[in-house]
Amino acid sequence: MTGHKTGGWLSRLRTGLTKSSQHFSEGMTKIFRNHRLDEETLSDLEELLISSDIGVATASQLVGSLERHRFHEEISPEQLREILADNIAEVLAPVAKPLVPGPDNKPHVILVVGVNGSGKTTTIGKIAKSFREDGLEVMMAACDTFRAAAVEQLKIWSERTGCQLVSGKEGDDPAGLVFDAYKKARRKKADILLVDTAGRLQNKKGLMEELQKIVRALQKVDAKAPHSCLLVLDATTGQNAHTQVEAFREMIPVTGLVMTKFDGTAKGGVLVALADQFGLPVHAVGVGESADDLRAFSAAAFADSLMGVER
Ligand SMILES: Nc1nc2c(ncn2[C@@H]2O[C@H](COP(=O)(O)OP(=O)(O)OP(=O)(O)O)[C@@H](O)[C@H]2O)c(=O)[nH]1
Ligand SMILES: [Mg+2]
Repeated sequence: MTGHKTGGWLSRLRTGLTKSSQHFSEGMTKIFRNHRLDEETLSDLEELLISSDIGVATASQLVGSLERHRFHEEISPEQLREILADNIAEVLAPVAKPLVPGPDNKPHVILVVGVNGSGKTTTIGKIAKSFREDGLEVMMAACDTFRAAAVEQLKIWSERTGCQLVSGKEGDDPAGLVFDAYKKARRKKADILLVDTAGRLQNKKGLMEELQKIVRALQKVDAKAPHSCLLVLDATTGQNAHTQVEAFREMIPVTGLVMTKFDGTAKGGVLVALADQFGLPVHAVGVGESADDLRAFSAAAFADSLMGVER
């Protein structure tokens, strides 16, 4: 995925993360009564970072670094936000990896999973648009066979983006459907096959096992498939994202994350905690409901937006 029209998107990311960045800037102004990084200030700062869903381990790491390098320095809240943004960008840099289809996989199969309403189908539409702009042939498989409306929603995205859709009837076996779709995508020499799945709560055993069946069906065609397995997370759910990552990873080989709904969440920090805890690639973040609202993830841009730093 490439990053077209980055300028407009960056300002949307910044605006989207306003609730998160305001939480920091207001909090820091309160903490920095004497503009000095003393023990009390650092401890208040650690609490502020934790309350922003950045996670206990990451918060303590960020504050520890300030303590080592800046203790007792006089510092303005603005400078502090810049330093923190730099440190957060360092945490995020190793996971900021665009979703690139492997040259040997034709098609490159991308399985998209996540809990109900996290943004899977919309993300597929957005990813499809981006790949189409790169000149790739994209097919979609509607493996959410629970609801007829789910197929309809994906159909709209397939028409909007000029992709062929493989779908079945409500109640069809998603594993059988994905197998047929993969065969067809091979015959048609598609570059990408995007597989939409039904939303499932991470604690529903039967539904989670169904995902494993879908993976096995794909592996009957190519043992290395799915070549990417994206877990879509809703940024507004905050800490619950950790449980979701753990539960999905236990069942299937998740290869990367996409986080949606950064427009208007005060819990944007959770992405930093996830990056630090799991080290899974973060391919893209969503900042709205339209096709252009997904972009390749940039560590520095995200960290600056989260801290409300403009430079
Ligand atoms: N604001 C905002 N809304 C989003 C974003 N991504 C998706 N949505 C909206 O979230 C809602 C759910 O998105 P879907 O793509 O249907 O989610 P899903 O994971 O496919 O849902 P199920 O198939 O029901 O599990 C829709 O109203 C989307 O328009 C985003 O980045 N920002
Ligand atoms: Mg869906």
